[in-house]
Amino acid sequence: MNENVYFISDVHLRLMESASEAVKEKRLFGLFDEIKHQGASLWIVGDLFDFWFEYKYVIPRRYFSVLRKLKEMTEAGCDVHILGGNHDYWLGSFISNEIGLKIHPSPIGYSIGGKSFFITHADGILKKDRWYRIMRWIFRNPVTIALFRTIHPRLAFALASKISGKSRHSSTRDAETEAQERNELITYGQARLKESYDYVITGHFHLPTVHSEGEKTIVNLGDWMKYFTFGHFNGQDFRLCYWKCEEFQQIE
Ligand SMILES: [Mn+2]
Repeated sequence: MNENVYFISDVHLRLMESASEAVKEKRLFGLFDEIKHQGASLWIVGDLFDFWFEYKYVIPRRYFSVLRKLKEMTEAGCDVHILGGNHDYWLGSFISNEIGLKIHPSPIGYSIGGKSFFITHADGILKKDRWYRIMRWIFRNPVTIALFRTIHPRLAFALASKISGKSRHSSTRDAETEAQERNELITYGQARLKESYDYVITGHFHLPTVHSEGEKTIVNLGDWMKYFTFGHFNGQDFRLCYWKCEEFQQIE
């Protein structure tokens, strides 16, 4: 098994083009090229897309270049895993059959190099997320999905952009809220560590975090909107790094 593994989350590739999206893509593709070059594995821990929905005959054209890049990676033999986040839960057979990604709709336990990883997008874990958990159940219900599919893509994507804009993680959180969310995240991680996992890898919070307890570690991967962070496990150690130009730099 490949023990050279990279983790990213919350890239939030938007449906509309912009200068900042072009910079984000350039950086992301730099990391993807490096992973391909190393023949490493990649875990995308949710919210790669700001919104993804695929139909029998239609996919969102804006994502062509990232899909092509991912296809290059899988064709080169890289193992690429993807978890659905709260923005792109509806990953389907186009992503698995045409692009070759391994889709995980739910949190998953996975063993890498003799260490056990619990990998989750981690949406809906906060106390204040009660309303969100109800909405999530509705949005992921097969009946809702079947109904949504009957809407013309032009209208469906306009609707989704609106909802997605509203649910976007606020970048205006104050330091106190951030600290509280980080604490809740660590409490959640500690419960998973007790289930005998060595690493808990999370996304969603956009709060780069490495919290070690003895040999065990709780991680939040940060994001690709503000931090451009990624996790790297080399078979023995885990590091959270940020992608700056072509260099790897450690932030913890
Ligand atoms: Mn999320």
